[in-house]
Amino acid sequence: MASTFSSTIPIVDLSKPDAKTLIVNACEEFGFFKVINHGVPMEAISQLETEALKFFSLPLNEKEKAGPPNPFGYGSKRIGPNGDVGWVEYLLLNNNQEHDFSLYGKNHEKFRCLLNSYMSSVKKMACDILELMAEGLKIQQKNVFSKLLRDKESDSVFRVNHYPTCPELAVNGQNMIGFGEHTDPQIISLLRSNNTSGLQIYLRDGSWISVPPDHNSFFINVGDSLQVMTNGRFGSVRHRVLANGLKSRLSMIYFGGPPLSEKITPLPSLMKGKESLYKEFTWFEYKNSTYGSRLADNRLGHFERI
Ligand code: GA4
Repeated sequence: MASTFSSTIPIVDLSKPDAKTLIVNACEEFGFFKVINHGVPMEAISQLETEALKFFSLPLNEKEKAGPPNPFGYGSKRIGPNGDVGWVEYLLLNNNQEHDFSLYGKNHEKFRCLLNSYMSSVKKMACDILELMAEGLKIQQKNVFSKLLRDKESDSVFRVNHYPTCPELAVNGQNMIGFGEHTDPQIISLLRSNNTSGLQIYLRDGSWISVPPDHNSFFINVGDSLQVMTNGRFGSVRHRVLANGLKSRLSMIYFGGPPLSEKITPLPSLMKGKESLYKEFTWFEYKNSTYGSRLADNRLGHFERI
């Protein structure tokens, strides 16, 4: 059983001078935090949410014209290529190639426009957070992480998840998996959802806690690549989403990833004479191995030095 300890989840006010210290502490302890005063206008967010809900309310055969999601497009229930399933439908989008938006055909011009501007605001926030993180870690080169997302070859992904209500749950009150437990392979993920609960994170003490939803804030996850770049000082956070019997959930996540050719390796200034905990690999190699894994697998395990 998971408990709700809203007070446990660190909250970082991006407009305050202590943001960089709080970010580092949160990444060390949880690999997860909530961000307020993020600067993304609520108006843009709610307009996008309305368009996304319009898309998901289309008949299945219409939505399937934008699928299957290999790698980008509409998907329903199946997650990834290896047999994972969830109570979810989604759109997976490439963050860098606008032509991918042709997925939705001509009728979704407004959705496409709103997505484009939302993605650039969220990417900017991700870069700001990564720069604060570098400062908090006392790394001289402030853009050491953010430059990977700003690179025109950055392999970032955007995902819109819709978790329909699961009527059976309202009756029998059980848990049902919306999106199974996993860590995100990229550097950093920025999630924003409507006011429906469901997201849970796994704590180092072995318990799951429910993250109280907050549609005005963003939730930030440390990804596997950032774990490696900090030589394990930050840990990627295991998380999952439970389906809801009464309310549907809509979440939008930006996954900030490096260029495919980038070597993912600990930053020298964070090594302090220690050995790397990981074998050397490129993002291309890690991503390939990721797509050969099941959602819940410990993907970094293969790359650890024994
Ligand atoms: C988890 C994080 C992102 O949603 C994602 C997911 C990807 C997918 O849905 O296609 C994966 C999953 C995610 C990790 C393991 C593999 C690949 C599903 C799956 C079973 C887009 C990503 O980059 O990795």
